[in-house]
Order: sequence, then C-alpha cells, then structure tokens
Amino acid sequence: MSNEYKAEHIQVLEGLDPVRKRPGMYIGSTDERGLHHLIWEVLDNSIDEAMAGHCQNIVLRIHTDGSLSVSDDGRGIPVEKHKQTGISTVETVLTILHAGGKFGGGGYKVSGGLHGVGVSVVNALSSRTEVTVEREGKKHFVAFEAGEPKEPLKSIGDSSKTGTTVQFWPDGKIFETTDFQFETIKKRIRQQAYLTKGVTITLFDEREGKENACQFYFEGGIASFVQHINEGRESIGSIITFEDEKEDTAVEISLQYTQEFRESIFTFANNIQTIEGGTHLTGFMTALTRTLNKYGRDSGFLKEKDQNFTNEDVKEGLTAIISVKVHEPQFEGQTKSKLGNSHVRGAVDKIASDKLREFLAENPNDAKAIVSKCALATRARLAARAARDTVIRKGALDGMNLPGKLADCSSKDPNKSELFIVEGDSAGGSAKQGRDRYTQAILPLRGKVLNTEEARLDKILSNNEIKSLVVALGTAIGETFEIEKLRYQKVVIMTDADVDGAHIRTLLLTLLYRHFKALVLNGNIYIAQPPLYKLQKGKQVWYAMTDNEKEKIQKEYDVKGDNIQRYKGLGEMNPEQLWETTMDPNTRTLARVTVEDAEKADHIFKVLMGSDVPPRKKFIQTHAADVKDLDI
Ligand code: 0RA
Repeated sequence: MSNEYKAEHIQVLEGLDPVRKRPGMYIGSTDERGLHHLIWEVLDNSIDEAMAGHCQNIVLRIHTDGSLSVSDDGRGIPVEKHKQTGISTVETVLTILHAGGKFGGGGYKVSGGLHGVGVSVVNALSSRTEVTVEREGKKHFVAFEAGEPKEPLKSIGDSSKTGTTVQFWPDGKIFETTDFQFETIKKRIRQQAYLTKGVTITLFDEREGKENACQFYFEGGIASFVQHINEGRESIGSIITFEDEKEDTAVEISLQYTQEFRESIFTFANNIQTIEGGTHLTGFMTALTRTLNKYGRDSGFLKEKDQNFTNEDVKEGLTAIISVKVHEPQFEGQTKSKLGNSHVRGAVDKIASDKLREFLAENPNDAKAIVSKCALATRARLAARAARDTVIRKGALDGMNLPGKLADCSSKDPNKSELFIVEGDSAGGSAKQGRDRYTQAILPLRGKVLNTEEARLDKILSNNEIKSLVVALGTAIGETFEIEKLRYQKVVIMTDADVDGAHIRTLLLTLLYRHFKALVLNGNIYIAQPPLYKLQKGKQVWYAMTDNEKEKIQKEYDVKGDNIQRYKGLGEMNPEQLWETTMDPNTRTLARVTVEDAEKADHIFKVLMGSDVPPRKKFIQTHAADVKDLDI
C-alpha cells in the first residue's frame, strides 16, 4: 500500500461536458436509481480511504434543502497544485473526468469506485457541489455549480482534524426525481459496513422534522454478514472465516452450512456486488468441491462405490460471502456484474483450498456434519435425475414432447415467439382466441402451482403443471438446463389482478427464480399488465390500468357510474379486449422481471415461500395490487 501519495499519480483524461449531455452513459439512468448512483460514487471514495486503513468513520446526511453530504475522517483529498492541470488536486478530481488515484494506478492499491466514473460525474450532474477538506492543520473549501468552479479553493480556518466532506445538490434539470430514499441508502451502507471491517457508517435523515438515523459497524466484517443471513436458519457447524493475499489479490471468505436446500452465496469484487459471479466464485467452488471430496475419501466417509460430490451438491444449504480486492477489476456480463480477471480464479482456489483443508482437519465434528449434508444432496440429485429421466422417457413414448394443453405458436423462431402463462382455463380460452397465432403461444395452468421453495427437484418434476411448463420452455431443468434451447424469447405471466392472481404469480416467480434464474437474469420473464377498468361513453372506450388513471379519464371525458366496469379477472374480458389491452405488442404494457438484487430476492422469496405463514400472508395482502413496480 503506497502511503506516499503523489499528485502525479492522477491521470487526466477529459472535461465534464459529455457527462451533462449524456448522463445515462455515466450513471446508467436519470431515474431514482441514477440519483442514488451519485451517492454510491461519493461514498466509494470514503470507503476506499477506509479500505486503505486511513478512515474509521463515515457520516451521510440527507439535508432538508435537497442535498446530501458524505463526510469521512480520512486523510483528506490533497489540496496542493496538480502538475498536469495547474489547479489544486481537489479541483482536478472534481472537474476532470476519470481523474482520480484509482485510474493512475499509483494512488491506491485497490479501489471500489469502479461504478466507476469518479466524483467528477457527481459534480457535473449537481446544480451545486461543496467540498470541505481538513488536512495539514487547515480547513479548505471549494464550490462548484453544474460542474463549473464557482468559489475557488480557499482556506477557511484552522483544523486539528483530517477528513473530507462532499455535499451535492442533484440537478433537478437532469434527474426525474431528486428524492433520496432512506431505506435504499441504509441497505447500501449496511452492506458496505459488512465488507469494510471496523468502519462505522452513519446515516442521518434530516427531512420533515423527523430525525431518522441508523448506524452500522461490524467488528466481524463478512462473518457478521453470514451470521445475519443465517438468522433463523438451522446451521450446520460453525462459521468458517479466512483471509489471505496472493498474486495481488486480497481474498476474504466466510461461510457456514445450513439445513436449507438453497444456497445463499454473495460475491463482491472491490466491494461491488457481482451478481453474475465470475472468476472469484468459480475459484471458490472448485476449491470447495475438491476439498470436500478429498476429505470425504481420505476420512473413509465416501466409499469407493460412492459418486463424487458435484458443485451442486456442495452448494446445497451453503451460505457464503466471497469478497476479493483486485488491482484492475474487469467487469463483464449482461449487467457488468461478473468478475473477469482470470488470475483471481487461481488465487481464490489456492487460498480457499488451503484454509478449508486446515479447517476440516482441525474440526472433525463440523467436517463430518458438512460431508453428511453433501452426501444427502448427492442422493437427492440422483433421485431427481431418475425422476427426470422418467419424465423425458414418458414424453418420448407419447410421441409428442409438447404438452397437450399448450396452444403453441406457428413460428419456430424463438426470437419472434412469446409464451403466455395464463391462470385458469377460461382466461386461457380467451387468450387462445385473442392471440396472434403466429408469434404467441398460450399455456393455461390450473390450480396453484406447486410451492417450490422447500421442494427438491425430484418432487417438483412430479408436478404435472410444472412438467408442462418445463417442456414448453424447452430448456430442461437442473443440471441439464440449457438457455440456448429456450423456445420463446418472452415468457409472460398473465394472472388476474386479485389476491389469488398475486399468489399464483408469486409461485411462478419463485419457480423461475429458483430453477430458471438464467431466464430472469437474461430478461426473458415478463408480467402482463391487464387493465383494471373499462370506461365507455357512447362508442368511445378507454381502459385504465390504475385507479388514478380511471379517475383522470372520468374527469376529462365526463364518464359516469354505469359506464365503468371493473375487471375482476381476465376471464371477464372477451378475446378482442384481451388482445387489445394486454397482448397486442403495439398497445400493451409488459413489466420486465429483473433480479436487481439477489439478496433482496432471496429474502422476499423466503418470506413468501418459507414455512413461516404469517409474514407471507401479510406480504401478499400488502403487495397484491402493485404489480407495476416489480422488483423481485
Ligand atoms: C488521494 C490521495 C489521498 C487521499 C485521497 C485521495 C482521498 C480522497 C477522498 C475522497 C473522499 N474522501 C477522501 N479521502 C481521501 C491521500 C493523500 C495523502 O497522502 O495524504
């Protein structure tokens, strides 16, 4: 770690004009998510300072005037003149795109600010930014407006402390909303606090007179994270935590087995969550599987005749946090959330193998419990395979693989094809008549789809409704899943806008999330948005998706009482209406299902589908109506 930071480590690339012209290019979007991206960008800088061991406290404050500030007690951004720009380093960092220690390669060893554009982007997209730096006995201040220097750097007094405060007012001309969300920020700082052992992060919300605050400090770092995830789960053995460095890669891993069927594995590179995994995850899985197999054989637990554990077997019930810090992380994949650096695989594999082997040797009771759990998973996998083979064989004997109740589309091109999963036979009938036969297939599902949360694959496959769906999708399931075989580019869940509909939709989402996650990640899953109301005046007809919309139409066109119909189910619409409002690609609205956040999804499905009934009931009742902002 280089303690002697030199101003020339900063690389100068370009000015801020392009940021205001095309904000989306730099922060993804200008909606609520883009707005919060500004905070993460500023916070990352303070976290970097903490990771480098120079900062213990970070305070975020949502002010009443629309601004947010992040203060830290780090070394303070340097204020001396910067060689290449001729202005101070702090002004350089704030006004020049991609200017920051992390891009120069010399300043910091590792950096999380890889979202990864630097605080200058925040400055560019804020109507005002103020930076206060305390270092070398002085307090310094500088202010900008829309990225332009307004009050040049000046000393505003003495200070015996060190640190940096960045306060910014997001530009209302750029953002669709400037309303900071306490809960969103809270969640983020909790996660960052887990990942940065020993740092205290505090959030104050000063708005609306109600002083809202939270604070996170985790002495145990990622071990506390594992403990948090496993609260309420039956654990197997103790939490195993280790860290080491190899080939410029710092590796921290914490794990614990539980009696769950599912795994909860969260991976991070430079404190950024890597939802799609990557080389750190593969390195870890290889090490875990190899080490457990070796232990199983050496200890005589796995007999000669026994099969080896697969990755899937050792994953079952595993909770793990894998956090790596690398010099120049490469992010790949659909959502740029997959770590690509190949040397990380070997480093994690080596470190994890050594530490796990040690742990198993020193803790024979834990080791036996873990290996037994894996053996159980192996037996379940073999049973599931037998069940699946039977399903496939049966399908082949029928001479027709596709389920009878599927009304398939005539196009065989997956890029043009859509599958509508429809609740109930009567709505299924309307959908079959109303659809575009060339591109749209209909699969009516009867009754409640099996609750897949607690069920193993063999049991899931014995359910007829699910079997039909699996065959219709074409991808198979489990080990043999292949996304390339998907027969429809869009899979649309179409259920009634009532509590039953919400329940079935949730069950289907659980199934898709657990067993067809790649489809969710790939953006293939959608929720249809049928209208709630039909309004009529003479020959004119309107459809309204929400109560608000209904009221607006009512007022604007003076539609009264009798001419308003509330749809209780899809079955009440005739085929033409269903086509017009919900299925016609030119007029319909579809909500795409995204896995924004694997941890949140994990939690919601747990609440919804776990054996704990009251919270599930409450959740469904609360959320039955809001299908629009779906964020599983
Ligand atoms: C570069 C070098 C040094 C500190 C920082 C950047 C720094 C940046 C930010 C942004 C927010 N908080 C920050 N804290 C520190 C270290 C200079 C030295 O050696 O004293």
